[in-house]
Amino acid sequence: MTHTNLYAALRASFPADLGACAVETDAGLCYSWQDLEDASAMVANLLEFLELPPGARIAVQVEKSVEALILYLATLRAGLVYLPLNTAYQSAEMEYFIGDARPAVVVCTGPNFGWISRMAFLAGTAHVFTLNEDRTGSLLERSAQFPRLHTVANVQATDMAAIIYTSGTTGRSKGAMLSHANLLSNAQVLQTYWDWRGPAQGGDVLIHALPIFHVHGLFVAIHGALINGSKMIWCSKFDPKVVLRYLPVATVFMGVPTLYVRLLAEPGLNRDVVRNMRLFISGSAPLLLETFNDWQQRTGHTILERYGMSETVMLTSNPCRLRDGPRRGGTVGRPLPGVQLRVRDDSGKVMPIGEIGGIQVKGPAVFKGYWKMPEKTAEEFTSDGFFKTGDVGIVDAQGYVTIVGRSKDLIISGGYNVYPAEIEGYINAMAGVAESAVVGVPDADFGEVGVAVVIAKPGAALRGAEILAQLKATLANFKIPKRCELVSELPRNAMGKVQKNLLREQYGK
Ligand code: MCA
Ligand code: AMP
Repeated sequence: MTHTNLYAALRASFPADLGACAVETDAGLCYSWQDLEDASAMVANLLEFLELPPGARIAVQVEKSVEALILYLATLRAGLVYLPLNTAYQSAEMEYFIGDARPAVVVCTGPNFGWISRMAFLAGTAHVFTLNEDRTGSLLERSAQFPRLHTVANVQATDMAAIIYTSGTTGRSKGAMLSHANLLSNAQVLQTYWDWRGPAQGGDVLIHALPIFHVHGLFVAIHGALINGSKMIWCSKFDPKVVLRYLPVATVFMGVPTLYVRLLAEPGLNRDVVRNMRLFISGSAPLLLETFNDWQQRTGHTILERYGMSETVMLTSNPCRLRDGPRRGGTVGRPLPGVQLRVRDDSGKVMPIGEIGGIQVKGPAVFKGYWKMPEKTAEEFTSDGFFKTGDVGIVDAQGYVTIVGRSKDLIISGGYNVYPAEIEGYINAMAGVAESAVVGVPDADFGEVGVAVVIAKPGAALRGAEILAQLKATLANFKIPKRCELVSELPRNAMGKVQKNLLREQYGK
């Protein structure tokens, strides 16, 4: 039987023994499959009781908890649209997302209720609930009054299941609209391609140590485990020592490269602790060959690197099974089954094997478009329906893709995307600033970090530390450049455009 509602498809894969542990937390709690089913039914019943219009958005900014996972599942099963928001976002960022998405429901932490509810009610939100990481808050209090039985909402496969905001190169964040079919098709492809082992084959156990407000932790990791009936070990935050403690009882781990770098710094990482592991997966940012090699040497495991985007979910992957080919460090593998990937130059000409160009993709997981931005959506697709990723790469004769750069001005720091245009906009608005440029430079821990290069207005006495402090008071912490340099001029090309490559060279040393 096919299920168009993603929750129904995940639920159909729960193991026969619903009393078994589905999620074990690092605080020692165990949630059974029945708990996930019952608790998500109660929250779904609450959401349905609110009689929200079709397509209503449920915006969520809460700490990582199993209850937050349950809220996600409840939103799916009620046929509503989940809108996760990074916990680092501060008020200016939240105001934008709430104003743009106009959610019918906002769920936030208790300590943030005052300012978020004020902002949400002003934007027309009808309901604001709280959810705290210690299993308290009005969402759970209210849903406790609802039954544990719920019929999964009928949805069309193309109905929206989630909106994931990804920052725009010009500063304004864009909401990528993902449908039930987008998410389900990707989960199904990865289940086969990564050879997930169901309970009948010994059962995979996933260590979930990523945040759950982005594609990696929310979709790739959670859907991967649930659609396979596999247990998750749930780490509230990434702590390499906690991950080491769980490695001997796990089989699958997913991380951004920074997680691998930090695990390698642990003396306790050796072949013995990973003796039961089957698969280490890396993505969201480039994995350095050095990390790939060090990991192989220390653990005997070859990391599988894959590549994706919020707009497309997963696109390419190195092979999991030996018969599908080797895992090649420095590459992101081959297009997943069902994905068409091509490399084109600026004039639209398809590049021959081994030549560099912009990566364009088509496939069942490619999004419907950007929320309320039809022109922007149209710009990002070619006339024959390929999505322009903004990544620049090469495909080799065996079909392996290597990402060599980006045509979009983007910094990826510790797996989070930071758009220089947004940071520059805030710096340029500060008193005494004439102009600024933000660039990414290599960093051993985060892969890449931001450096702000600023020109002061004549006579203004600016200090780099003060500029950074002002930014920190306004923006999410991961967006704050790690350095701020004051200069008298910026390098420019003949067209007057700032040459960021020269700044990257200069400040990356
Ligand atoms: C924290 N800081 C950061 C970052 N994280 N700065 C730059 N980049 C970051 N990613 C700041 C903190 O605010 C702090 O600043 C200082 O750096 C040191 O923080 P630290 O304690 O080391 O950070 P942490 O709390 O340990 O977090 C690091 C982290 C985290 C665990 C690597 O950033 C993380 O979970 N990253 C994963 C992101 C992710 O899941 N991305 C997937 C996107 P101060 O001391 O001044 O406050 S999905 C995606 O990209 C696509 C689709 C895909 O392909 O998957
Ligand atoms: P996001 O919009 O947050 O989903 O980030 C998507 C971007 O992350 C892609 O366009 C790539 O630039 C980058 N990315 C994801 N996975 C990888 C990878 N394995 N190697 C290099 N870049 C990656």
